[in-house]
Amino acid sequence: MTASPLRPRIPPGQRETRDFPVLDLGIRPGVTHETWRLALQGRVARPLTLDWAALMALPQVRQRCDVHCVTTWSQLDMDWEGVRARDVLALAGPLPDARFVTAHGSDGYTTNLPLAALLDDDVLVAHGFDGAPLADAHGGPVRLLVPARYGWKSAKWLSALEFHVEDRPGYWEARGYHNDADPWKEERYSA
Ligand SMILES: Nc1nc2c(c(=O)[nH]1)N[C@H]1C(S)=C(S)[C@@H](COP(=O)(O)O)O[C@H]1N2
Ligand SMILES: [Mo]
Repeated sequence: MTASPLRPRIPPGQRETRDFPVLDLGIRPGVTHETWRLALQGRVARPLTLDWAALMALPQVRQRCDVHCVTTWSQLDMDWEGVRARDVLALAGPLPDARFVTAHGSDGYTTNLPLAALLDDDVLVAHGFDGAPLADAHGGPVRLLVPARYGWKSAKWLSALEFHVEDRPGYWEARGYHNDADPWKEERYSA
């Protein structure tokens, strides 16, 4: 779901913040533009690895969007820069049976999404925030950004997108977080 004039900007149970809190497992992998790589692997026609230059060669987009964290903060009108995830995926050519994706971070973090969720216009492989390179604390140089889901679906220090036939719970999904994570439905924890 996306915002509409008929609905408030802040989803149920959320409060507005303006200071972009940092949340992660506490492991800082120290990725740089030189060392960053993104592997596209699993059920794809052309497994491949992108580096920074390959990411920069793709169409760049800027977008303003809201981010909602399950710990109840929401930040509005965040300015991001990156490449549409669907443009990145297209390079590898997901096979017809690839219906699910695991996003991996260099800290060992994982999170799962349906492939269809990554095709939305607002899903970015993001490398800029507020007109500057994305900071290490927020998953820079490159993270996933999935604004329509709670923040834990947006893997920081993005290192691989792995395509599967079946859905595989990620780090938090295996620890009781909801599989789908829609903030407008308050899909925080699994029943
Ligand atoms: N690689 C990685 N990505 C991650 C996490 C993590 O621990 N490691 N934490 C997730 C969680 S729980 C949240 S709320 C958001 C927080 O992003 P931020 O620190 O930029 O606010 O990152 C998500 N992506
Ligand atoms: Mo989180």
